[in-house]
Amino acid sequence: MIIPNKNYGVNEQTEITSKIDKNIEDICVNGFTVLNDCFKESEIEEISKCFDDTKKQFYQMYSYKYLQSLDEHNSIRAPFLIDKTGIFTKLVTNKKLMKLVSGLIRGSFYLNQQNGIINPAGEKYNQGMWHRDLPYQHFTSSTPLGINALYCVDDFTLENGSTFVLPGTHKVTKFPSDMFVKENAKQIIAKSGSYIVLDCMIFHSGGLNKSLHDRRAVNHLFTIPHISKPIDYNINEIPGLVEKKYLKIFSKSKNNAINVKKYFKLKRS
Ligand SMILES: O=C(O)CCC(=O)C(=O)O
Repeated sequence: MIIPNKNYGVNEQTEITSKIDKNIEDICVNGFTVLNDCFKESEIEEISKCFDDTKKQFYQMYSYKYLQSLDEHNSIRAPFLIDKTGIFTKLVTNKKLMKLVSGLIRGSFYLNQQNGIINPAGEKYNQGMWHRDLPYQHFTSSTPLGINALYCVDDFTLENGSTFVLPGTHKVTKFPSDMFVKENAKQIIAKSGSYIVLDCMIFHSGGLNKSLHDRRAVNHLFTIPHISKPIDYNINEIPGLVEKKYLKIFSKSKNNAINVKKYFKLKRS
């Protein structure tokens, strides 16, 4: 394939001056990108171990049977509220990721959710269906309402059911036709230690894991403060250490005054 390298009638062009700019353009146009090399090898191993430890604790807290009855047995809800090592908070505040998200959402954003995701070997799971991460919403926006960052605990491969996307659907209100899905679905491959980053309105789905091992991930949803979080935790409940400069990522309280007096006080701060 020879790609044309000349154009005419073009007065404006997107300029790229850094690697992150390329990721930003990918998300704006296609709705997805892969952010590579975000952690050292030793950290990747530590995260993998911490994922399993936290999963164990989660099953002890709620019981596998109970979680199964809710179809919640392949998720770890809000693992950063369980893990005491601070590893899950580090996944939220990774420097490269923060640079990317703040390049996409101008103004304030916060962590709306963090979920551990298990795509079980040879089995169906709750993320193996097309969806948006703001589900049931059929409108679009000129700039992102939210950004998803799916941290790959394991390598994401064709065999283990790595994530499928429908490119460009973050800009279209309706779920596309079956024909479009068939012709345009793209499966993303990524190494462990990277993040698959999506505009939260792109339609995506986990694939069928045909390997012999579960495929593990940690999904983050960062949104503008106007979108409420499903688990309204208090920032003091985070057991792991959060660097002071990142505290505001975990809290959107600045927007929620409990009365007018407080509202004026917050406005001043
Ligand atoms: O497991 C995957 O590949 C997709 C996860 C997903 O769709 C989600 O967490 O919203």
